[in-house]
Amino acid sequence: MHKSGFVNIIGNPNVGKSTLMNALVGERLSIITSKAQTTRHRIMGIVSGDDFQIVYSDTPGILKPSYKLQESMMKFVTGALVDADVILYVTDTVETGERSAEVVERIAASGIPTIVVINKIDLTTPEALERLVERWHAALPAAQIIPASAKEQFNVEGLFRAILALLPEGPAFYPKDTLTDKTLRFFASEIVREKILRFYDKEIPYCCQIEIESYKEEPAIDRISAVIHVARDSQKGILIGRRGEMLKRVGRAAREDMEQFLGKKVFLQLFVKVSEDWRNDDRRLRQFGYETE
Ligand SMILES: Nc1nc2c(ncn2[C@@H]2O[C@H](COP(=O)(O)OP(=O)(O)OP(=O)(O)O)[C@@H](O)[C@H]2O)c(=O)[nH]1
Ligand SMILES: [Mg+2]
Repeated sequence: MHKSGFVNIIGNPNVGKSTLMNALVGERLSIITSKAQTTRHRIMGIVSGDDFQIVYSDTPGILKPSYKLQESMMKFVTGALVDADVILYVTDTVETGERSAEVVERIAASGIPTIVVINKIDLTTPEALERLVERWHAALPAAQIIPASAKEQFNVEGLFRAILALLPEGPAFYPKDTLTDKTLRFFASEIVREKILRFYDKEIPYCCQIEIESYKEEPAIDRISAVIHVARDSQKGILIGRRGEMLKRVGRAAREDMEQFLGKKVFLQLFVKVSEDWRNDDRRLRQFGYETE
């Protein structure tokens, strides 16, 4: 018997969805930072064995959109609620329950087999965890509740077995050696964005979009040229920094990560461009790979 299915990872911002998918897939596919709204797309990570194929989807954290980019981010979440064979609803030991009520109701009504992953158990006590498990049992009686720590790799194997047990019978959707649906260009752009999330405060990370202008693969080196779009002129100066120091730092760190990810040398060029209010510009958003209406 061969099993296969879509296992979609959803939950509030910053609970560790991307860390969990990377742990389940065993690769650094999704970028991870301590800031909310790190993930902006639906990113697939595929795990195949002789008799199974699991297609995980990491998604952006659930939020109430206040600009068009966020509306599009939430489309990825809604889509993931519809086409899941198994839902992994990720919560953690820190967040409060109120924000999630609406989505939890939708999950309950969907009838889709669900696992509630209580992540970050390394940050809590057994007593507090027990109370959380009880609360989630009451909120989603049909779901399995699995405590884990994605960061410490605690119970990731147990979670994998629980997922496998819920997977329906079916053929593989992708060739067995496929790891993801995303391109090298996408990962290159995400690596740059991760550095921006790490090195800048406040609104800067949220007004940047990376566009890979050219990507040339040569035998010994990949030559990548990327444009960082910002929403306003004032943000450009902050991004570049005095004498270009800040941008150089981003470029250096991103190049090092890319070289590790690709296993070869990388030449990376970064440019900054003002694309006025791109986060509310349908044409721009489509150009950057977001769906709009
Ligand atoms: N202590 C602890 N921290 C964790 C764990 N899992 C993730 N984190 C941290 O939580 C933060 C957010 O992790 P992400 O994986 O980016 O969270 P996310 O849910 O994908 O966030 P968004 O994409 O912004 O919605 C990072 O600083 C992680 O290192 C865990 O098991 N324990
Ligand atoms: Mg994420």
